[in-house]
Amino acid sequence: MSIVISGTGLYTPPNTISNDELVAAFNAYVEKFNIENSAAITAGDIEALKPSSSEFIKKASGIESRYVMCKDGILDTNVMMPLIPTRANEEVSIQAEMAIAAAKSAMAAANKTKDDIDLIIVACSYTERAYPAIAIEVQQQLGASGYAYDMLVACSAATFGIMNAANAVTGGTAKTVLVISPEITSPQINYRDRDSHFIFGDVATAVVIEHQDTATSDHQFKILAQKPMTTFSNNIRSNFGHINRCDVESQHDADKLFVQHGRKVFKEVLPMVYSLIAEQMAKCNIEATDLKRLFLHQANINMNTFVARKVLGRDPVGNEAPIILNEFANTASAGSIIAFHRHHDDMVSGDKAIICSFGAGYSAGCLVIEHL
Ligand code: CO8
Repeated sequence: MSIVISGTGLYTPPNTISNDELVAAFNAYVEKFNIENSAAITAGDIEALKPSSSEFIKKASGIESRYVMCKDGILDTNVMMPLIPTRANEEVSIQAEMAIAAAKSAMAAANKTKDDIDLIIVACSYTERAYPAIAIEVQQQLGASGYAYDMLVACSAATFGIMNAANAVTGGTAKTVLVISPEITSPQINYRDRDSHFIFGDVATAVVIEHQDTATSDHQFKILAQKPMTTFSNNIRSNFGHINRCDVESQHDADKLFVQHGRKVFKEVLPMVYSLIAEQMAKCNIEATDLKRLFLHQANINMNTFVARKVLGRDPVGNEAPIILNEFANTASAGSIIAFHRHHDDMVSGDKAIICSFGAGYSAGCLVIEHL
């Protein structure tokens, strides 16, 4: 039984923030902090904060800009977070709104209507509430039947979601599945932290998964192999959760936001990723020369170049391993799907590609796909 990805969709938030804008706000915060704490700094009780720089960000990560749902507050040194108004229960929630826009774009690409969709998986790094599931709200807003659920696997949520969708079609519990990744990362960024203030952006992606027999779209990608993997690490962590309010002393501490040891992540995750890809290629009897494209997770351009070199045995050329993080920054699980969405139109029958995510958990998900 052949399972295909028959459509992809993208929702791009309305606001952008350039590295220069972000760095100017961060450096104004640093200057203010150092002036306000000058006595303690001089006495050696605390360390002066160091400024950030656009050159560092571009060189170390490849990021030049990012999209955010709400820009208000992020660049204000007294606020440094997006000021997102709470919506009434009767209104569509912000995350469902992003998800619906991406879902409609994917459904149009796959020639599907709400009546075709019988499973919706919202797969992302955070949901804005525990229940009711964002996916069930999306189901209601689209007017779809069947069932829906949310799943969180940080950076590998989208690839793991696609695997769940494929398994649901194979197992007969669904016929046509929407896997949506509304990644609203901006509320979890510590805009006061030099090491990570630049890393993430907001976005939503969606894909349609179905059986080959029901697919009618121009671009159908058969899933030749799929492999999820996880291994525990504290090197990317957020302690945000529903138990935070039970400890009033620590509930707003910085560990409730995104924290990482970026160098360790870099070193530890890369070997996992290229051996996972090599294993899946071997399973499908695919050589590097058979690959048209590598749709890799978009956390860091140097990581992507490293993985692409390992897989291809040479530097990638043209858009063999497309990069979108210059424009979008790290969009958690949506990154490899944006790259796929933006760079599959020129692919033709027989072209093979890899979609691979990697990140917090650690988690990694690899799909080998072939254009039908
Ligand atoms: N400006 C200027 N200089 C800086 C800055 C800055 N902003 N930050 C650090 N520096 C300095 C450091 O102080 C250091 O100076 P020195 O050598 O004097 O000590 C120097 O620059 C080099 O610092 P690093 O070694 O830290 O820099 P790297 O070259 O390693 O680059 C990166 C840092 C970009 C963070 C890099 O390590 C990286 O990308 N690592 C991999 C990260 C990764 O893949 N993480 C996955 C996270 S995504 C994920 O899992 C999803 C989680 C769920 C979503 C969360 C949403 C919020």
